[in-house]
Amino acid sequence: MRRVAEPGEAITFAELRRATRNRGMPLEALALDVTPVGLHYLMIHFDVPLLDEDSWSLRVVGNVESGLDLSLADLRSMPQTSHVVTLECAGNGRTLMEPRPIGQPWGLEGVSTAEWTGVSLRSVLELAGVGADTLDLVFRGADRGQQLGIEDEYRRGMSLDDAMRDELLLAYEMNGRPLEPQNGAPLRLVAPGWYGMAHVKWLTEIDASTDRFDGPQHAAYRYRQSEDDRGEPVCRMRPRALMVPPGVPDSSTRERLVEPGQVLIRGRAWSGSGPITQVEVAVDESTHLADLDPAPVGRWAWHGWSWTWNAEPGEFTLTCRASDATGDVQPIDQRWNLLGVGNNAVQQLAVTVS
Ligand SMILES: Nc1nc2c(c(=O)[nH]1)N[C@H]1C(S)=C(S)[C@@H](COP(=O)(O)O)O[C@H]1N2
Ligand SMILES: [Mo]
Repeated sequence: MRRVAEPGEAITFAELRRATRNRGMPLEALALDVTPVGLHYLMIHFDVPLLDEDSWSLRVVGNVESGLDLSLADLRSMPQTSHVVTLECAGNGRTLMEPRPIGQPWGLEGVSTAEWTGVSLRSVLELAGVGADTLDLVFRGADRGQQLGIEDEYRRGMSLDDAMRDELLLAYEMNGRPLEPQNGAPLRLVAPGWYGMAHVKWLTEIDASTDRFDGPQHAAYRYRQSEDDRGEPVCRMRPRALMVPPGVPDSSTRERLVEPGQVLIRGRAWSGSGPITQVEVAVDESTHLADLDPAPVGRWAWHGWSWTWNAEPGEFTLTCRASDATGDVQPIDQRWNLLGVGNNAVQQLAVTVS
């Protein structure tokens, strides 16, 4: 089931098979406000269900006044809203943890930003008349498989309070076009501020439950120190800044080669809990405040930043570090956990200036 790699143990074939199905966003795409669909990272636990949108519908069931069965046309006839949202996989940064938790072996590429369009989740919940004594809304995807020894569809619960927030969206479009199969066609949940696992793709059902929901997709997302530790649930994205790797790469090692002189270091920063207030860039031990771009393209979108480095020949480590409005600051060192989630330790990038 879940295992931590032995010291020095390489990526396994099982991890490699996951890594070649899922994909990261090349970090040079941090230069863009909105990630093109073809560059958006992907994280798919089971198989992509290829749904026929003409026979598909969304059922709203459980603790409701009137059950709903909505076609895509029904949803499209309701008032439309859009949000630009930065989505990050909770496992982003997993392979940088030491010891390395086995799982989808992300470096730092499990993040992207898209413009999602659809209907507000609240409007659908109100249409169904969801009971006030509902504890969790359970979102069901069409994809099915085994996780942590249990076979089920991909299901996630979210509290009624969290689900009723303004920004929650049932999205049928991404960057102005119908969703593609890999991103959840024909409909997915978008939960701005939350790590990726909450944004249920291939949605078929919303079940209003008077109980708390727990399942393998909750067990897989907890901050646990050991097998005996139940840990806290993973919810909102921790603050993080990432930089566009400067200069050019060596094609086999991906190490960065930079020419001496003025080098523009830029990137993006985000947090699921509050706006970004500060980004620091460090060259080895010397730290500088980056300039934040004017406002980000939306409250839930990453915030651009930049800093100009006067680079002299030598070997250096560049780091960047974000703070958010709640006062949360990225840690310099990892906060290790068994499942390798929420690793927002600062990015470190080795560059050679010559
Ligand atoms: N039904 C379903 N929804 C899902 C998943 C999945 O495997 N099945 N993966 C989740 C995870 S872990 C992440 S990080 C995001 C990734 O969304 P993307 O592939 O569109 O970037 O989708 C989430 N929603
Ligand atoms: Mo994820």
